[in-house]
Amino acid sequence: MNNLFFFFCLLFASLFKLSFSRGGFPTSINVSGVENCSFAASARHLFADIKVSLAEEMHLKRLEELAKDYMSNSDLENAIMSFNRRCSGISRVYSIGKSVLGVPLWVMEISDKPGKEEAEPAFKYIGNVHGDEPVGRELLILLANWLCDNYMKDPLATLIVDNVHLHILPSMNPDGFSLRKRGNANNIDLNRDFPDQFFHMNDDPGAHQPETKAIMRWLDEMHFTASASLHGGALVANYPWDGTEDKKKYYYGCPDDETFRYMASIYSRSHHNMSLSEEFPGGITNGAYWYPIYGGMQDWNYLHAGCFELTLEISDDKWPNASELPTLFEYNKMSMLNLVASVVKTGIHGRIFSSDEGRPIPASIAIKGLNSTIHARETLADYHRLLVPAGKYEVIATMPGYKSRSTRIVLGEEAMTVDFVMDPAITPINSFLQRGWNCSLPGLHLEVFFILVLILVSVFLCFLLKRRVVLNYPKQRQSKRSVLGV
Ligand SMILES: *[C@@H]1O[C@H](CO)[C@@H](O)[C@H](O)[C@H]1NC(C)=O
Ligand SMILES: *[C@@H]1O[C@H](CO)[C@@H](O)[C@H](O)[C@H]1NC(C)=O
Ligand SMILES: *[C@@H]1O[C@H](CO)[C@@H](O)[C@H](O)[C@H]1NC(C)=O
Ligand SMILES: *[C@@H]1O[C@H](CO)[C@@H](O)[C@H](O)[C@H]1NC(C)=O
Ligand SMILES: CC(=O)N[C@H]1CO[C@H](CO)[C@@H](O)[C@@H]1O
Ligand SMILES: [Zn+2]
Repeated sequence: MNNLFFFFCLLFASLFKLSFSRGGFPTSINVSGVENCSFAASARHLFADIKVSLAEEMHLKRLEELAKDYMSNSDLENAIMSFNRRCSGISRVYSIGKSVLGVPLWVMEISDKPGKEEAEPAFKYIGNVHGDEPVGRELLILLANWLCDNYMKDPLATLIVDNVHLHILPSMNPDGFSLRKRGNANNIDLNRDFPDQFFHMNDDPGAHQPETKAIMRWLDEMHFTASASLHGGALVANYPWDGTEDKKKYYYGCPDDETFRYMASIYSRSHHNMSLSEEFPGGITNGAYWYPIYGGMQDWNYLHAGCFELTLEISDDKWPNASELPTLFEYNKMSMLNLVASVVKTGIHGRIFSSDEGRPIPASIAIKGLNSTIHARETLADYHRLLVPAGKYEVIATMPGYKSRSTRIVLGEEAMTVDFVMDPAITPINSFLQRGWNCSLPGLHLEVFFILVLILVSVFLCFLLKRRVVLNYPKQRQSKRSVLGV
């Protein structure tokens, strides 16, 4: 009798664990944590090992049965490739690396000009971060195909394909999927493997898992404006910060808290019933308020790349019967589309040019009062700054070697274009010259003056030479758009 009860404790504990996906449970409930079923504690030594493996075995057996109707890793690869063949005009497929067991991490890029750099925002969706949360990878394949089928037919599909570069990584953790477990093949939870702003356990760049490294490289190569990763085990849109400095659980908003709440609400309000959640008001939650985690992908995206990332828990059941996947797609479809579209329908967008040569310059963009900075793309100098609609903002562009520029705007419900033209700052050489002639010259000895002139002449020659090189670059197209940078 006791043993039977103990067994149910185990089952309960493991189910409890299952229902949390972004992290483990906040306190330390784990399978050995069933000692809190205290009456069973004495039996523990005798039976625990047997019971644990029995419960796990049953659980795995059930998963195997459920997984039969999900795509295997090779099914997923086939789905990605056949999507690309079917929709070759608006897509390309590339790999960002390989999992521990050597499975390629395939990405589908969807855009009217896939693979080309354009002054447009890029968005990424990542599914299956946790191996045992497979709904996201299925929905992302459905999403890609829906976009393909509805391009030029549905206004939202057309808006996304024409104005966004959407990158979809259906599975970040194919090994975990095939092993039916949360971590990767090395048993590492990938959503704890990123560098953390408060704790330094993941600071060694060589020590990250291959899947994590691939994402980190990807973020340095691409210029993502926003993103989301898809999880299972709850129904809520989670936003930064995920962790607190003292490891305690409380609401800990990042500088762009309002914008994140706005984005998370776009997801939850477009969803079948996420916003009706009783546990999470409005269907959204601050990560640290729910339960703090460290080394997560979400905060790192925002901190490292200025990419506004959400963590989306899209179904309470991590392994729903596969026959429910089309319904789950319908529940999430408008949310997924509206979240991507938000990177063009809201916020401020523009390009930054230098006043002397009209070159694009990759300046930084900040909003007065918000302690966060995003960077324009290196090559085209376009930037895309998400902001809550209907507000007044002061936008500041800064770039070393240029005078910073700021402009006040009134943002309505729609997105706004704000281009900047920046003047070169007075260079050190100029100011040196000025100072030289104006004040210090009378006091100088002749030979010092002579050396000074020699240095100046050579610096000037160098400068001229560099200028020629710069001028020889093909002239980038000067903005034909309204130039607002005042
Ligand atoms: C499991 O929980 C117990 C306490 O209940 C703790 O001592 C142990 O370290 C935990 N194990 C893991 C792997 O978290
Ligand atoms: C999934 O549901 C179908 C009926 O909709 C049922 O026939 C099938 O056995 C279920 N699969 C599992 C693994 O429970
Ligand atoms: C949302 O709908 C699903 C399916 O109808 C249901 O199982 C779930 O409990 C609902 N959740 C909320 C928060 O209403
Ligand atoms: C702005 O954020 C940085 C970290 O990103 C922090 O070091 C700094 O203290 C913050 N400044 C203000 C004024 O809050
Ligand atoms: C791991 C866990 O939840 N431990 C709890 C067990 O129950 C006692 C009280 O009965 C708590 O104090 C522990 O935190
Ligand atoms: Zn998860």
